[in-house]
Amino acid sequence: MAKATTSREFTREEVGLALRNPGMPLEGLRYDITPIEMHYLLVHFDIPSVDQETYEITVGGRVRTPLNLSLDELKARPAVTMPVMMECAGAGRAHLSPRPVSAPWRDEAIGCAEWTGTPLRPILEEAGLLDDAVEILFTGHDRGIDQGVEHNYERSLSLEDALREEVILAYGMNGRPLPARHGSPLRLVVPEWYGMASVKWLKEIKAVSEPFEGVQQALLYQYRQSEEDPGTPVTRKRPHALMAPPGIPDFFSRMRHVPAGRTLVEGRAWSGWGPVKRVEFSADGGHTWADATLGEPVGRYAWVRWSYEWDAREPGEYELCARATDSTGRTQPIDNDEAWNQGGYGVNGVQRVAVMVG
Ligand SMILES: Nc1nc2c(c(=O)[nH]1)N[C@H]1C(S)=C(S)[C@@H](COP(=O)(O)O)O[C@H]1N2
Ligand SMILES: [Mo]
Repeated sequence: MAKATTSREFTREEVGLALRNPGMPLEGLRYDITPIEMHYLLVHFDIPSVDQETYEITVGGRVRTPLNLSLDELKARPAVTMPVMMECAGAGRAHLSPRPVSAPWRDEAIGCAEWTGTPLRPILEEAGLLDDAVEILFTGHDRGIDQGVEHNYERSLSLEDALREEVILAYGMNGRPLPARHGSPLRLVVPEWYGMASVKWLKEIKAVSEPFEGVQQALLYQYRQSEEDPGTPVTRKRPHALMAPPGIPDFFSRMRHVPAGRTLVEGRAWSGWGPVKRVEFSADGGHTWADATLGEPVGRYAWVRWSYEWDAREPGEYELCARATDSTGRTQPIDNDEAWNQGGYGVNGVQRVAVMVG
């Protein structure tokens, strides 16, 4: 498991991971659909180069009829296009103290792209799951070492989760072929879950008769309060609202500067547990809150726009905050450390944006 540090400084390795895995600049919160080049990226190992011409995905294991599907065969199947908001489970990790050492995300491990692909369920039905199949295992072409174990990136879903009709095998992003960094030629997209479930560069889909216990399933992506804690799996995205920082930034400190008077603050909010029902805004660091206005949802699995007309009359320094609550009543902790866990997963404390007025 990653070691935790209380130091403010990031290690060379953390900076290296951050450079390989850029986030979405928060000004991207102004778009319903995130442009491809703004969407965050998370690549654990190396980006594999997979030849589209000879590409085939195998569907095997505990099935009656194993299948081999080429990219053309996949594209000839019924196609769906849907906006899906994706967030890395490590979002918010760098806010924690002590900080688990891994990809040092603050708030920007997000994006909402329009994915095109074919539903997984009919493919599994065609292959015919045998009675003893309990999970579907998705294996990527990328290979590396983590937790001292060499493995391909791979994760499983329970049958119930894998058979959800909105789980798709995607070959398109924002109307373009899937870019190499996002999993070309084919990736899984699992709406509502944190990003780790959406396995990229798919090599194999396999029905298995035992729960999968690989590194990316059983060792990583578990909420654990201590080394001894057996953990509970990281699954759906916790509620989260973010604002596009208003005004203009100072280059180095990122302090925002806005003129006194009315400023429209806008952002997006999401939850993987149910639709966002409420977004609140605070201009005093979370002491007092007011309801923001919610826009029309971009799609069932996308994020929703919110806005608040902030009247900043008095010059001075402010701390702006936003907080989402979903239809299940789940909301965000006021302090990131309330969501502290060993791996730094699902850290959704309210965002804090320092603003200088006048
Ligand atoms: N094969 C493979 N799939 C993967 C990963 C990976 O490293 N290898 N990273 C996962 C994680 S942790 C996230 S958050 C998402 C990121 O998807 P994106 O880079 O398209 O935003 O992909 C997931 N799928
Ligand atoms: Mo992730």
